[in-house]
Parts: sequence; structure tokens; C-alpha cells
Amino acid sequence: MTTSQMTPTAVRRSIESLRALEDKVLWLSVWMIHYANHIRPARDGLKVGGHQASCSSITTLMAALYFDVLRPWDRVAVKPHASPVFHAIQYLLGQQTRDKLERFRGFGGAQAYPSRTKDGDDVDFSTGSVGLGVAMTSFAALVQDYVRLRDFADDGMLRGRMIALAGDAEFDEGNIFEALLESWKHKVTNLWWIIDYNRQSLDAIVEDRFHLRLGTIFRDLEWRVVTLKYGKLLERAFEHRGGDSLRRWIDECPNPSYSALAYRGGAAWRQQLLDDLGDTSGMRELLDDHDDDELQRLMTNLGGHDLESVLEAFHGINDDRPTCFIAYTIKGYRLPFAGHKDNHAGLMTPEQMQTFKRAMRIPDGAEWDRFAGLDVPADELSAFLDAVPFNQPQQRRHRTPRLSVPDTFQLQIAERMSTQAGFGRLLAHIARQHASLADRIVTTSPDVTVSTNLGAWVNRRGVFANSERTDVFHEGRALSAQDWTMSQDGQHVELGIAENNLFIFLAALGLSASLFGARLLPIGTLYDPFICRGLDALNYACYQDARFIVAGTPAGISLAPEGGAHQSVITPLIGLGQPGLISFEPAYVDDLAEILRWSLAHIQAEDGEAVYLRLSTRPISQPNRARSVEARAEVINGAYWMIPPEPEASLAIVCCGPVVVEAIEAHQQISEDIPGIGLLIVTSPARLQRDWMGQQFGRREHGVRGPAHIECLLEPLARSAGLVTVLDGHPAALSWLGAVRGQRVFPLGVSGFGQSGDVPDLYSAYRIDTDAIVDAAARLCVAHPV
Ligand SMILES: Cc1ncc(C[n+]2csc(CCOP(=O)(O)OP(=O)(O)O)c2C)c(N)n1
Ligand SMILES: [Mg+2]
Repeated sequence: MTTSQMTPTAVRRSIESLRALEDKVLWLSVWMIHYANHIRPARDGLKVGGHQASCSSITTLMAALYFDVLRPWDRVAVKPHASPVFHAIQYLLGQQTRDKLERFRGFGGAQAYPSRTKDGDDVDFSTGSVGLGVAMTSFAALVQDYVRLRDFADDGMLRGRMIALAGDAEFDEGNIFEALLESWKHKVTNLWWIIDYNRQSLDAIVEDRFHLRLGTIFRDLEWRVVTLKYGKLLERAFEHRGGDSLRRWIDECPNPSYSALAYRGGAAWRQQLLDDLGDTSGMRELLDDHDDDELQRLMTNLGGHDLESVLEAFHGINDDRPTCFIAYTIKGYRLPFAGHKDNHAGLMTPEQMQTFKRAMRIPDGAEWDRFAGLDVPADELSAFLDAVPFNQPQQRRHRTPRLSVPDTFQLQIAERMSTQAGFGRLLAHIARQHASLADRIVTTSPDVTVSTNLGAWVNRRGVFANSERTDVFHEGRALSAQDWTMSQDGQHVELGIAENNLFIFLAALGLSASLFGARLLPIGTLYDPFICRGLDALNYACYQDARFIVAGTPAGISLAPEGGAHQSVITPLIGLGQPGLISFEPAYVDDLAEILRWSLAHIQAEDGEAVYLRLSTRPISQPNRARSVEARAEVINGAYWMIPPEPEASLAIVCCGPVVVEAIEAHQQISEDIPGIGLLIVTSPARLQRDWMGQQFGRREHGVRGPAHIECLLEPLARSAGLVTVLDGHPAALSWLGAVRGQRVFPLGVSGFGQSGDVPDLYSAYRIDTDAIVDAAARLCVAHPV
């Protein structure tokens, strides 16, 4: 039962308990930060930090939500700097340990920012990079709608509200508005954004007119906007003589002045109100009725700090329309630096903490006690907490059976083909031949669906929309290869051009099994260079262990005439370095088929990851080969000998991606002078490197023992052999290979910005053509004559 369904007496008792718990959450979060900074021994002289002011401004909102409003199936993104508030609440609910709180921001302790993977107390969405958590809720709402409309999970699980608790300065991040527009297009439901409108960011005080703009934007996009400006104390004061003037005065007071008065306290309010409204009838009585402390309480009684107002607002929403709550608050509320413009990272001094502790009536030694210093008896609070709706036994992290993946994809491969075209064919093949697997695939792309080769898939599986929409072009028999009929059964979600949105959506899709109990196989496509545009969102998705496949295509300067701005250079390094993501850049389509098959299983595995495929638009001759199980395993392990070297060979060419054509040509030319040299095809620098590093540190994946795959591959070569490495991307992605056996590397690759041109001109200009490979081999041989 929640406060909205109770008798008046029960509501009163309940509000008293909630108020007591709100106090306790404030105390615990402030204390947790204090303890970490001032009491826990420090070893390295580094600041520990924490945000007492940010916590205090959102305590009421979070206490109301977690202790009364939320249901287990609701999902929340908590603003990053309120991490201690979240952990304190979970501690009171019995879901967090004192040990973790004592180690807040310490190794193994509660994390600085709420973390889905690193915290043990059931964080729904990680936050940290401001703006991303907010956007995540809108895409989670879209996934929830998708899963519901496609009937993939129990209905009971699918009515959760996706809730963002946002700092007001998060709205300076453009990604929020990208997400807002996208969610409007998709008509998402069950979305709440609650803005802690404390009018302060890290450095600054927010522009006065901001809330007006904000409200307008939300209303324009058909959201409901609920503004919580005044608390009950202020509202009652407005009813008295002079109340209208007081309200007007508050409304007109600039943010910096209001903040400064909140900092200076009761006497300063009194002086200012006397100066400005002393002649207004009723004002002197109002001031006489309040001592300084009471006046401070009254004037800081904004909507977001008034439990009753907050509960009323939350419980007042009974439909699934997206709703934005603008809750006025004061940063540092009830703390000595309330409203001070520099309070963001401010920490209370030990003396201030002592005063605060006395005010909260916490006896020495009872700092971590769940109920010390509260007016409501402990057994009553305990019973209250036991009955909290959010805390009822209910699976919040679902375990969802894995979908089986076939042993092979029997794809018809054309004689000449690019990996991008192969990718499109593979998806169409899966749609045709592997229906149950295909049913769970969801594709998405930021306005590059057709140009990344998803067209055939979309023609077969349709575009997703909340409501039926026909493709006018198709119906009218106008000439178009695409049938873009939209329906609730569609399996492609078309996004506008915003790579941030793509990655945040993939993050949400990639958590569907755990969040909604519905396993999806998400596949996103984008132009490879624009990975960098959405990189923080990709990082965000990986940090939460979301599982998806993303194809970056076209990639590299092999895109050729279409211009330098679209030619990716550093993405192989992202593929190598990004945790939570494993990357591949296959040269051939049969390699890709094996990699895609493996990836569909890997994104479902307990210890899996997301997968990044770097694909090319360059058509090249495809080998026609039957492959053993071992050969296919090598493709997944990251490399195989296309032409094995003779024992003790002095040279090998190592290539990755479409430059295989030049590598083969160079191999032929060099072999005329130096027979027995090898040609190694790398399908994944990342797989090779992780395996090798794991071997170095004794941490192999899947319990594998023995030498790393790359060590085995390089074994036949002479110790003094040279390796010419080449890829259409930054050469550092392969240059590390020299460290494996101490062999010399000549690393070829692209390290400058690209430009328009055809492949021969560009490969020559950027030194990844056949001549460059032959030349590099010659230099290695001169340095160490054969
Ligand atoms: C993308 C990003 N840029 C910068 C920061 C550093 N930063 C942390 S909090 C903050 C200001 C947040 O202000 P607001 O959202 O209003 O939070 P509150 O006032 O509630 O603390 C900034 C700039 C960050 N965490 N993420
Ligand atoms: Mg703020």
C-alpha cells in the first residue's frame, strides 16, 4: 500500500516514517562522504571526494520514490552525484552492507557513481557521464514498448516506469535533446524525468529563464510538465495577508540572490524581506511569527524538499504519458553550504559535521545506525521498511534462456564482394533460413540503414512502429527497392541521425534480457568514422555490460572517392582498447559469416561482450574454400595463415581487412626472391592481443592454458624474422605483434587524415599498397639480411 491508498491516520504515520527516513538518508549520505574523506585512513594523498550538496538537494525526491512510489518493475537512472543517497536507501532497505558504505569510493566499496556492474545493490542504469543516464531511460522505455508489443515477456513485467533523476545542468548536454526528439517520434510511454532543479551546476548558477524554456520544450514534445515550486509551508504562508506579495517576490528573485540568501540564512532573509516588502501589509507579522531558523525553513521550503508535495505530484500521475517533473530544490539543503555557488564538491569540515551530527541527534558510535536520532520508534520504522512496495521479493534482474545459434550459415558468396555486402546478405539469409533466431534480432541504424546494407533485412522483417503506417511509395508502386511498411511487428528501429542515440539505444536493447526478461539480439549499423561521435555512449553501453553487435561500415580509406571526412583512421584502436567490446575486421565474407555466427552466441554468454565489426565497402575476390572446425576456430581466435610460412622463415606479411588484396600481391612478388615467407590474415587484433596479454598475466579466458594463439602462429618463423603488418587503419593496431616473440615489425597503416581518390591512388599515397609492403619487406631484410 502507498500513501495514496491509506486512511488519514495511516497517511500521517506513514508520512512521519517517511520524514524520519528522509532525515536518515540525508545523514547517511553526508556521513558516508565525510567518513571516506576524514576518518578512513588515506594512503596516497589523493582527494576522495563526494558531493554532499548534490546529495542533499535530491534526498526528499529519492526518499519519496524509493520508500513509497516505486514498484519493483520500475527502473531508475539516479543522477551520478547522488550515488551516496542511492546506497543509503538500499542500506535502509537491507540491500546494501555497512561495509560497502564504509568503503564508499574505496576498492570494493560502494562506487563513486551508481554502477550496474560494479555495485552490488541493484543499480538499474549506470550514470556518471552526465546526460547519458537520462537518455538511457527513454530508450529503455522504447525497448519496453518493443518487447511488450512483440509479446516477448510476461505482461506483469512490462508496466514499469523508466525514471531519470536528473541534475538540472544535465540539460546542457545535447544528447538529452536528441533522445527527447527520438522518443517523441517513437511515441514512447511510461517515462518520467524528474529534474532536481537546484539551479546550480558545478561551476555556475543556472540561467534564470531556463525553467521556462525547459517546460516549453517538453510541452512542445507532448510531455506533461509538473512543476513543484513551493512546499506546503510556503503555500500556507501565501494564503495569509501579504502572501501574494511574498510569492511574487520569490518568483522574481534572481537565482543567484536566492541561492545567496539560502546560504546566509534566517537573519539575511529577514533583512532582505524587510527591505523589499517591509511596507506590504502582513509582512511584518509573518516575519515576527518566525524566528531565524523557522524563516530559513520557510524560505527554503521549495517543492522538491517538501515530502507531501512530492508525494502528491508523483501519485497524481495515473497514466503512461511521459511526464517531466521540475522540482525546485536548494543545493546543499540543510547543510552549512546551502545555496553557496562553490558548494558542488564542497565537503563539510569536521567541526561542521559535529554540529550537524548534534542537530541530527546521532550519539557517538551510532553513526551507521539505521534508526538513531529519529522520532519514530525503531520497530515502527523497521515494519515500515519491510512493507515498502519497491522492496517486496521480486526478481529485478531476470535470467533469460539463451537462444541457440546454428553451427554454420550456409551462405552463397559471390565471386567478388565486400564484407559490407556480405553482412547484408548474411542478415537476409538469417531472415530467410533461421526464423526463430531472426525473430529475436532487432536492427537499428541512425539514418544509414540502406547505405550500410540492411535493406534486404528490412524488406523481409519490416520497420517497427507503435502504430501501423504504410509505405506510401511502395503502395503507390513508385519505383523503390525498399518496402518500409511500419508496424508493431517490424524488427528494424529507424533512428534519426544521432550516433549517441544509436549507442544508448543499443545499450538499452542489450540489457533487455536482464531488465525485461526478453532476450533480444540487437544489431546496429553506422558509418565507421562516426563511432567517434557516439564514443562516450558506446563506452557507457559497454560499462553496463550491454550486449549487442555493431557494424561500422564503410571503414577506412578504402571508402575511397567518398571523401576524407568519412574515412575512419583510429577505429581499429578503439576496437583494440575498448573494454566490454570485442572487435573483428574480417577480410573475407566466409570469415565474416563465422564471426557473425559466433557473435550471436557471444553476446548471450555469461562472460560475453558486445561485438564490433569493422566492415569495408571494397569489393574483393572471395576464396571458395571448405573449412575445418579448427580453421573456423582460428578465424574466431583472431588470425590464420592464408599461406603458411616454411619453418624458420625470415619474413611474414600480416594483414587485416581489405588490404589482403595488396598483401597477396606483395607476397607473390617477394616470394620470387625469398621463398617460404608466410601470409597471416588477422581477423581480430583485439582477440589476439587479449589472449596474449591474458597469457602473460596468467588470466586466460575460458580457462584456456598453454601458449597464446598468436604465439603458436608465429612459432614457425625464425626468431629474427621480420613482420610487415598492414591494415587500412592506424598501424599501432598491429605493431605490438613484434613484442610477442621479439621479432622486428614494419607497421604499415593510415595515420593521417584521408582524402578523396580511388583505391590505387589512396593506398599509394598512404603507403598501404603492394609497393609499400614490398618496400617494407626489403627494409626489414636489409636490416637483417636473409
Ligand atoms: C559528460 C560530463 N561532463 C562533465 C562532468 C563533470 N560534472 C560532474 S557534475 C557536473 C555538474 C552537474 O550539475 P547538475 O547536473 O545540476 O547536478 P547537481 O547540481 O544536482 O549536483 C559536472 C559538470 C561529468 N560528470 N560528465
Ligand atoms: Mg544542479
